[in-house]
Amino acid sequence: MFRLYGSHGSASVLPHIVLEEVGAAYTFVPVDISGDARDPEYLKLNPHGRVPTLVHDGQVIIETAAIAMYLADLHPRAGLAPKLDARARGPYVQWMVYLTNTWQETMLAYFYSDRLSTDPMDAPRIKAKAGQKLDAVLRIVDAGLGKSKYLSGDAVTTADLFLFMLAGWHPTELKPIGAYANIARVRDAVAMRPAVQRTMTLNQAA
Ligand SMILES: N[C@@H](CCC(=O)N[C@@H](CS)C(=O)NCC(=O)O)C(=O)O
Repeated sequence: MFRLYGSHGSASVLPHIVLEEVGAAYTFVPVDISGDARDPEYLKLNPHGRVPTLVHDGQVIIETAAIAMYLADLHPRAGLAPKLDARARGPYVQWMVYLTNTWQETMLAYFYSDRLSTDPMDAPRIKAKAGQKLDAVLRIVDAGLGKSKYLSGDAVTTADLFLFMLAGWHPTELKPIGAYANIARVRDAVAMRPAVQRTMTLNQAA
């Protein structure tokens, strides 16, 4: 049994989709991330007070990408991660890491620009720079996809589910995600998946 701590519409969407995709039994535990205060019990699980956090058989795992890869590897029949010796494993690991430490991080810099300087006056400049970087990052992902069906080949993986989540956060005031045609194509393909639609309904319901 898995316990996923999250907040609807946040980074917990990715592990939430993966749990639905693999058909695992799980409980979703809502965490209020709207202010700075955090339940001390939650901080024991995730000292950053951020979401998501997964608890599985008493073991605590944090970090969106790590949780998604862990769940996919535990459920190989769902086919959401290439096998260790498969050629697609390299690009798969590459994109999981790139999406978490570059695309996701740049978005966090954009949304939380006020946290990146001691001077609040810096926030607009940090946000503007993060917006520019986001465009560069998206162009790299788009070119990396090229004509490939999904990020690591012909089969959908957690990397594509990750892409779907991040594309859904894309700030409306920036160049639209449709400007990155390959990203939009993969996002649209992932959006059609029943498990993704179920998860999005669950995330909207709360
Ligand atoms: N690298 C972390 C980032 C998680 C993260 O920043 N989550 C956001 C929601 S999308 C959060 O918890 N924000 C609340 C806060 O930072 O106070 C991960 O991927 O798990």
